[in-house]
Amino acid sequence: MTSAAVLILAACSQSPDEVILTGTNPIITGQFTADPTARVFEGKIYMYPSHDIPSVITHHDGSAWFSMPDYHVFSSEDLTSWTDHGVILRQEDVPWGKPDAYAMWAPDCVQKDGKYYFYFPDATAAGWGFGIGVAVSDKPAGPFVPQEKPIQGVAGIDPCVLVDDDGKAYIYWSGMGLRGCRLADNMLELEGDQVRLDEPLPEGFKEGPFAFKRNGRYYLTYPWVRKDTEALAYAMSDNPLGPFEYKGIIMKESPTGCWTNHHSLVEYKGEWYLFYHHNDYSPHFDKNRSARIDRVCFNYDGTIQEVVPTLRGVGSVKATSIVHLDRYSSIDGARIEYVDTADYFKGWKTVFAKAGDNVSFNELDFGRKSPKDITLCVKAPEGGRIALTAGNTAEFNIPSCEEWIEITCRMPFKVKNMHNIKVRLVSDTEIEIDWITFK
Ligand code: FUB
Repeated sequence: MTSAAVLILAACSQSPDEVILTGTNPIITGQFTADPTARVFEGKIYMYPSHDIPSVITHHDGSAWFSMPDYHVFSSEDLTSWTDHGVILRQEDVPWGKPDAYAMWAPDCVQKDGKYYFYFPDATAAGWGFGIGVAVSDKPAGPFVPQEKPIQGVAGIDPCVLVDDDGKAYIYWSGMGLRGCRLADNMLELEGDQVRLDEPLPEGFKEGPFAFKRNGRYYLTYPWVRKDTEALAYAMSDNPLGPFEYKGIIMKESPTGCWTNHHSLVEYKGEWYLFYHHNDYSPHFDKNRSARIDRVCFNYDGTIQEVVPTLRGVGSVKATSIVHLDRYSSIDGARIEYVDTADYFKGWKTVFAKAGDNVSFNELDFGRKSPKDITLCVKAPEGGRIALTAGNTAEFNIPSCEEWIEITCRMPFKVKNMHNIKVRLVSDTEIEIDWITFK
């Protein structure tokens, strides 16, 4: 197929943009989003994740395996409302790729001289393992046109590209170790020798390098298997191609069993964020993952403070939206469970079982007008009583209900602007809350 034909195909096949509103973790609902690379283009955050689907591929040991047929791109101005711009590249569209390999693993996208270069791994049709391809666009959300061939001289996965302040670009990938190389000015070819970057680092590098520059120092961050699963670690250097010196851990291994973690760091509106993934919507199969965001802080010497994963995430949440208390900032006694274990995308509920159980949800934005009502989506077989604190505290009766119902109560006090709220069970009867909202 010619490049022009691919361009038309890609343009026609983009579905209308869909807006997803969360502000909490995971950030995208209704589909899996793994390996999130975040970039700032045109004043917005663009997230280029890979796209897990329920497994259609088996590994050589017969187990269900990563199945990744295409890429979507998402953008946001506030890290709460995400626009899904649809599919930007499919496995069938890659001229050199195996069209049914479901091997479109972790990508990256950078901008240079007004063009957007999307770097992605794929299994080669020629059968020599993974190659890394480039698809080019005039816009961050595509349409992207893949090159006829993968980057020559690269065998591996998980490309990351750093465009330095002087315009020179470097590519990093995982293939027989962690490798780096200068990219030619056309962004499509290697220039110069490949360098092994993992050799001075503690053993256990596997995949997923992400490089960036801050205050003149180069950071090489990577998933690190120091024990059984992936933590996120980092090293620093004064040069883009090292040598890099190991500095520490950015995020510990997941305690709940997602083997992989894959990440990127980005500065947006003066704050730094870590994008990473976890199998939130797929508790029994860790190859269906979802993107998350948490804040990152640097020390004065440029070292990175460890990030503790949160469910609250980083987005500003409006009190008038559907507020999921199960994405809490802190919890005491209450339990979080899936609403429907037959459909994990329905999300979670908070279960308050005994008097005193409570959850807090930080930075809920009530805006300038105090709400008149609170609506709760609840299930409470014996009924009960809860207390809401948002500046003031008030108690509400919950009627007995075996199934989910929405109840609306008058707000007995005024509340405006940003508040940390707390919901506490007053009665000793079990109450489940799916969500609350204020009107
Ligand atoms: O998503 C497939 C692979 O899993 C990625 O390429 C790795 O970094 C790991 O997240």
